[in-house]
Amino acid sequence: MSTPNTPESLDSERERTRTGMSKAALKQDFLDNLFYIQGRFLEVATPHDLYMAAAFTTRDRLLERWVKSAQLFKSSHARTVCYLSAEYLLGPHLASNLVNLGITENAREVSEELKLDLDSIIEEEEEPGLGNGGLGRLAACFMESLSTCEVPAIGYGIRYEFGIFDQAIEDGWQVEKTDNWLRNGNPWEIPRPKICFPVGYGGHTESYRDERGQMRQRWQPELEINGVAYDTPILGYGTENVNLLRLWKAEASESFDFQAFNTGDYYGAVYAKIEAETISKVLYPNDEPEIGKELRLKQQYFFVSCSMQDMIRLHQNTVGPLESFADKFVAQLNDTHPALAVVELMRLLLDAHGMSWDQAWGITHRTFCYTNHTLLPEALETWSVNLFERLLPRHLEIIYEINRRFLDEVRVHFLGDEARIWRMSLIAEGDERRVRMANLAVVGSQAVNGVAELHSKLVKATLFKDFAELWPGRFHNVTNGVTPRRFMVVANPRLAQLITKTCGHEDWIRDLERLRELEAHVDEAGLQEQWLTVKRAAKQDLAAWMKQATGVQLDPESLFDVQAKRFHEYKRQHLKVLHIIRCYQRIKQGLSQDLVPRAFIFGGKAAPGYFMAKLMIKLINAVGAVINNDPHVNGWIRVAFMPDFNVKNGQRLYPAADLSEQISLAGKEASGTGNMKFSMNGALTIGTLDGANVEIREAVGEDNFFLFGMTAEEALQRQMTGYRPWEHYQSDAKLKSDIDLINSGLFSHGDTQIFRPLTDNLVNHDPFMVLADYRAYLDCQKTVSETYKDTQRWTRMSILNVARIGHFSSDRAIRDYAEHIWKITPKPIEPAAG
Ligand code: CRA
Repeated sequence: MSTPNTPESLDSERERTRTGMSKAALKQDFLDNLFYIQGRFLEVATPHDLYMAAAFTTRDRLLERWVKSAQLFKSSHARTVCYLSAEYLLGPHLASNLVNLGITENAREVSEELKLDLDSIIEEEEEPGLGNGGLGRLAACFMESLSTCEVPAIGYGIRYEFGIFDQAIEDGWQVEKTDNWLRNGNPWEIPRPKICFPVGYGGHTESYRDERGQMRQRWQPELEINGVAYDTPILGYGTENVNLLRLWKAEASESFDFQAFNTGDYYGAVYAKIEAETISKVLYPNDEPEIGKELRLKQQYFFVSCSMQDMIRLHQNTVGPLESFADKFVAQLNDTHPALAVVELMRLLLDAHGMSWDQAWGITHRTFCYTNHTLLPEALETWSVNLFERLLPRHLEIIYEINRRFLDEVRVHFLGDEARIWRMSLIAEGDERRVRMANLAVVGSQAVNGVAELHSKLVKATLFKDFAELWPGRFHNVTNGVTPRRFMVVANPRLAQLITKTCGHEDWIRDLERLRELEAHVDEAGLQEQWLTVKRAAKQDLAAWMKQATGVQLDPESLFDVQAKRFHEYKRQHLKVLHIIRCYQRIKQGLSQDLVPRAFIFGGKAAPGYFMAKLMIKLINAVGAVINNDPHVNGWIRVAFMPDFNVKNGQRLYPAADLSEQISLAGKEASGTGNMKFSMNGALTIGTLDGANVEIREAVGEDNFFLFGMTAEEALQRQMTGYRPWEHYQSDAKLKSDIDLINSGLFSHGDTQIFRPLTDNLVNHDPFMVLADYRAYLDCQKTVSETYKDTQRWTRMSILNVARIGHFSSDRAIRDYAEHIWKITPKPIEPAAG
């Protein structure tokens, strides 16, 4: 029966074209988007035009679900998680959205029909790198899992115009290139010019009498800028739920412009605009705080102020009275970067909504939860009181008042313990008084958590010991997780297919514990063989990419030994280098019998101002240049440095790794998440008892994990009793000869000085105890090599790693938060009828 050609039927036809999942609908919408948005037809379309059309076609399908989610959440007054994070390291959207919509295969077939290659269209996407590393990527995994777990959520953050720099390697050194990710437009975001909030800076506070005759304080900022919302839909896997990622862009407010124009100050007006827009211009490329950087504090305040104003607006538009604000919202502070939100919510409730202190504090304190991500003292944020006073005078007053009331509570609880009051105060006294953001976050939150069991234990025992004694029930652990959609299905489709085939279903993708069903097949020769084939294919892909990107030829038959993460001394990339040099020396001495051929692969960025981390990168490349050009050793070892390690490049790396290096000094890595990504892709881990390694080892079984090194406790003990690295250097001839080889100039064209800062530091200070763990590490690497020689055994271990890694899905982490921290229940969106 043919459909009558009425306006209604045309409308529904169009709707199907824009939302349908059939190949016909996808194809039509793709061609329409190419024509109507890009103004192109197929024959002349550039790869970028094709990518944009594919992205819009995918986005069309997200929007319908998004609107439905928003409607349901609004009408049902659903409790909502607001995730506050200064970073979201999202990675490319297209492939992940196709998987979550379940249309990858259809998209591939449509591409083929149009004589296009889906993989190259996907390659075109420039990823939004709005984060530095683990913390930002965690936020992105959590957003995806919040949708998958059907928890209503809004992610709030900053729409940086320049994300994390692109890394190039020139003459072995890291060179930073600006990341102009918005250059060609961003098809995933929707600007909301009407969702716009004023944000003040500077000025002064004043007292006044309100209409009831009560004395109140208010802030008269000197400068006001606007924050404009840019929304990105975040789809879950196999669900209709779409959550919202709302990032704020800073713009000059019109009133400011007018003022300057009216006084004839054209330059001043334009300058003001530039100055305002600077606030969301660039991500600070450091995973530690930038001490005293005024712009950074401005950024933090900018995004939390917009977010708090937005939450209040949403609440008033739906539920109504602010008394129930903390029932409607729970706000998660992703580290201390958004901790000012506590103070901003207080200010809004007190000054803009006329609440009493007790009422405002009751709401604020019930709204917030705080996740701590590091114990490193240099990463704990503090801001000078002077800077605060100048930039946020009203907030400083509120902090003082929070502190006054809090310290009264401490005094009553710990009678006469002045030292404790000193330590717990929100203000650090000293030559320069400073606001302690971590203490503010703990005091302002109803729940505090660390990101792995060991880390959470150390948080309670060291960093927040005083607080844990005061409020023991406030402290929790939620071990991190990563999304298996991106890091298995998107990154490693061959493995995903093999798992699906072996288990006989795809349910493991949303219930990762079901990977356990692989265990029943672990001894089947057929599975083992296919497992190896999948791994080999991934290694071949990576080898081809590496060859093209760096010129280094890797042998896919060799063991791919990978360390990929930010460069930091505590992560001990230099320990890995010492191992490489040891292998090199052994082969040169004709002692290669206990080795296996290995490709040593590194990836990672260093903070631009972190001299030692940059020197480690140079050292790796220098050692690599000598080894890769020495025909003597070429059948045995190669060294490759993957430039620009980011989400996209990570996805190339994880599937190809045989061995995952997780070798930080125990007690220093809060969790790590790369460790989980490698393991999910069948790499075996060599690691210390640090961060989530501890739990990964428990999960996969100690026989399937290469453990070495001191425990956190032992490391601390040795530090306290006086650690003398030079004794290791003097007494271990091999270690000495490895370090001496660096100093000999062999890797630096005879320059004996260039690596001295690094080697001298190791021998004389060694703050991360590389030398203390050197021997244990080498011994353990020997076991790795022996194990690798037994292919069947290795493959078995690899399968077991994947089978038992289910716990480290970010879905599990989100369910933990939902149940224990947020007290929130899922809100599924019903699929459309028909
Ligand atoms: N640098 C930790 O160091 C952890 C992530 C996410 C870090 C990692 O061990 O996996 O957070 N800490 O929880 C951090 O950013 C400010 O502290 C990280 O990414």
